[in-house]
Amino acid sequence: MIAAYLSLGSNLDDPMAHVKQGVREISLLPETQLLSVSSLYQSAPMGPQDQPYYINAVVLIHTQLNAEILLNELHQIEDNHDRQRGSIRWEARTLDLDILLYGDEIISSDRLIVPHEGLKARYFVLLPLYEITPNLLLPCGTTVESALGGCQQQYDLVRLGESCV
Ligand code: ROI
Repeated sequence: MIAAYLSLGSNLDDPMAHVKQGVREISLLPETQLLSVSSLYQSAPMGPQDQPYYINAVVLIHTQLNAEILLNELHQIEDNHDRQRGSIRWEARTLDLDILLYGDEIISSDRLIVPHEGLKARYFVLLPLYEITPNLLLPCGTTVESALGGCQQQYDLVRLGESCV
C-alpha cells in the first residue's frame, strides 16, 4: 500500500462542484482508500491572468495501483469532467488532477514527474497539504512547512468554509 497525495484544481463551469465530484470519483478508484480530504481553497490563477480564480483541494489516498495506472485513472476522471486538452499552456480547466507525492518515490518518465515539479512554488497546493499532514516531509528532505515559508507568491489564497465532502 502506498500513501499518495493528489491535488485537485478547477476554474471553469462551477469549479466547486467539479472538485467535490472529483473527490467522490477518487474515493471510488479500485484498490484505493480515501484517507483525508482538505478544505476547499480559492486561489488566484498561476499563469495567464485572464482566467477565473481556482478552487483547490488536496487528498491523501492509500493505493495499490502503481503510479502509471493511477495516472491513467486520474486522466479518466478528468475526461469525465470534459477536460479539454488545448495547446495553450496553463489555460483554464474544468478539472486538473495531479499526483503530488507517491510514497517516497521519485519518478521521472515521459508522462509523470513525482514529486510534482511545481509543488514547492504552489502555495495553493502546499497549504491544503499542510492542513491534512502538518508534519509531512517531502522526498527532498524539506518539510511542507518550510516550503510554505519559501513561497514567493500566495495567490490570494482563501480557505473556504464549505467542506469538500
Ligand atoms: N492556478 C491556481 N491558482 N490553481 C491551480 O490549480 C492551477 N492549476 C494550474 C495552473 C494553470 C498552473 N494554474 C493554477 O494547472
